[in-house]
Amino acid sequence: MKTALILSLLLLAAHPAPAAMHHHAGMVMDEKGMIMNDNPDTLPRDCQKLSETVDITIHAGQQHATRFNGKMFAFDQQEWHVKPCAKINITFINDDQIRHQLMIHGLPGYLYPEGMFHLELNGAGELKASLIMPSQKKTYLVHCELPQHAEKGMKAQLKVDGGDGDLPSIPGISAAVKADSYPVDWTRTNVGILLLCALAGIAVPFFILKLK
Ligand SMILES: [Cu+2]
Repeated sequence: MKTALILSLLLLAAHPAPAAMHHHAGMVMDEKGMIMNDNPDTLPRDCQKLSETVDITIHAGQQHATRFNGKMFAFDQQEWHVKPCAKINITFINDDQIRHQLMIHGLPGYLYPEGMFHLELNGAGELKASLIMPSQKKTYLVHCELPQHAEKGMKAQLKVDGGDGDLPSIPGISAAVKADSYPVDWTRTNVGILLLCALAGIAVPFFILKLK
């Protein structure tokens, strides 16, 4: 009896009741998604006070990529502007049934471990989190890090104080460093084959009609 009691206590200790949320330093995770390095109140060292508080809603999904040729995933906007020392309240909405992330890179590491602010939704849904930008005039990369999502268009930029230039391959804003190329080799042989195929295509219906 005593052994059974000890055993069940041990089991209870090993399997804590499934908590709705797992809390780590700067990280919130549940079955819906994850928030890393949410910072609603700590000012960066170079900021005396908040300059402004901006609410930004960012949608992620395939439907936002239809206006960009050759792209498959995108955010609904590709660029945001804020003032130095601005607080940004982000509402991240995933319009797809697949996983998407909203990651902002290049932030100061003493405030955002690994210089990163990270929201993630396992499927359709919504997350809210905040961050406070440093005072530096800089362009920050915003993207989804899932394989091929950024390459296929889920890439944007956040500019503080006008930013320090455009990042490459932001859909609708900047060209890729290595653009995809689909060259056609217009040799005499290839033109001949193309004409032959066109003629054959025109001729085939006549043959079919004749056979009837
Ligand atoms: Cu994605």
